[in-house]
Amino acid sequence: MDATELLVFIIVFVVVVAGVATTLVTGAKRRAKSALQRRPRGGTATAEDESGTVQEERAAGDESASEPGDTLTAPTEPAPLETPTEPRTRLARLRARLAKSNSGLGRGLLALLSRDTLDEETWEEIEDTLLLADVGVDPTTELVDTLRERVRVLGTKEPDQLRALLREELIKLVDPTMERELSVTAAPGRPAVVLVVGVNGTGKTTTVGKLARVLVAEDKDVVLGAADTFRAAAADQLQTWGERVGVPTVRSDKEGADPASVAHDAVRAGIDGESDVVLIDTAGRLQNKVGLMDQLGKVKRVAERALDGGTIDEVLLVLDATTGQNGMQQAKVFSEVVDISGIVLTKLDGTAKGGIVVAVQRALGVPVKLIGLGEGPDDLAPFTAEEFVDALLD
Ligand SMILES: Nc1nc2c(ncn2[C@@H]2O[C@H](COP(=O)(O)OP(=O)(O)OP(=O)(O)O)[C@@H](O)[C@H]2O)c(=O)[nH]1
Ligand SMILES: [Mg+2]
Repeated sequence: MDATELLVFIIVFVVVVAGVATTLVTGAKRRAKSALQRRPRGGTATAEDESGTVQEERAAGDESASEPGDTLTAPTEPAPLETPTEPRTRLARLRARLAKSNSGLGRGLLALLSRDTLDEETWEEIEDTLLLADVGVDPTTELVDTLRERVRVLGTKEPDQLRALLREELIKLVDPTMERELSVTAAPGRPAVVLVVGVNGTGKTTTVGKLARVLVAEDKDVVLGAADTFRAAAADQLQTWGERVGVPTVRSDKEGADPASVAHDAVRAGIDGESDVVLIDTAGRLQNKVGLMDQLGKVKRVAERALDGGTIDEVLLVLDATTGQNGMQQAKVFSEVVDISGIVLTKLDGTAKGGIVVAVQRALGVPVKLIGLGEGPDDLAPFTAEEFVDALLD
């Protein structure tokens, strides 16, 4: 081999080696990127196990100590994500549903007010109609007194005028001045945190799932926290809701794990992943008030520790509208345990007792912010006094 041949050989060798090296590096980068993409939105430092589940373990001191095994579970299936219904379509449909189950109240009142003679018996019937719809004794008495006075002064049987009068008084009763907007706007460096509480079976998990969809539709990054650790199935139920709209769920795989630590981890995951909102589902299956007080109080305290002096933005009490006075008693117990900032009234589709809106707001001094109108994923609506009353009078 002369010098020229040697030079050509060296050049060819260098080119081949460089080519192989480039191919290897590109492949490794692609693999790393695809592993990253499998992480959830808002996911934090993670280690992947064999099943492809993304896991995270944290340790923290004191009450907020995380239990090993708390998991940030990303949507595992790459199933196509659902797109929640556009708000206007959804709300029009829900308004119709509310009117269907509750218009008996409004129309009944209107028919009674339009009678030729408004005698004592008719006023009693008006009173009974309101009480049967769960409006509650005090609000009913107030409304009947006001109506008596105003109908007398108005001195007309004109249906449109009576309807306008009734509408005005019902809206006043529901109180249009209450602040019903959900606090779901992230502050710098931290997400908004919403804690959802209530007796078992009222619709907490369903509400968290529906709310996540609404927030995703508003382009918010959401993390769910499965702080109902009584049954593994509870976390599965929540995670399924999350997966449908591509939202990760922080959960523990251990049944009976400390719910406060899961709540804390969910908030942490929300902070680390720069999410907008963390929604925390809790258990309702608690035997007595002391146990409830201990557990919910701790969940709230420990979750707030992750916020460095910040507080939880919303504590939503979920109440089943079909449970009437019984539900009201439960609501009072919960409000003594945690500071409720808003009420979600579920199952209004299945009852004509919409008057419970008035009763529960009076009893707790807290506004109804959302209403559940069915089991479907888009069956959650914001509550406003005017729309509610219009649905009653439809
Ligand atoms: N018709 C109707 N059903 C609802 C509504 N909200 C929830 N549900 C149903 O109520 C049942 C209980 O709902 P969940 O969300 O599991 O209730 P939960 O409060 O989480 O119950 P626990 O986890 O056992 O405490 C389910 O069958 C829901 O589909 C609603 O607005 N309307
Ligand atoms: Mg639940």
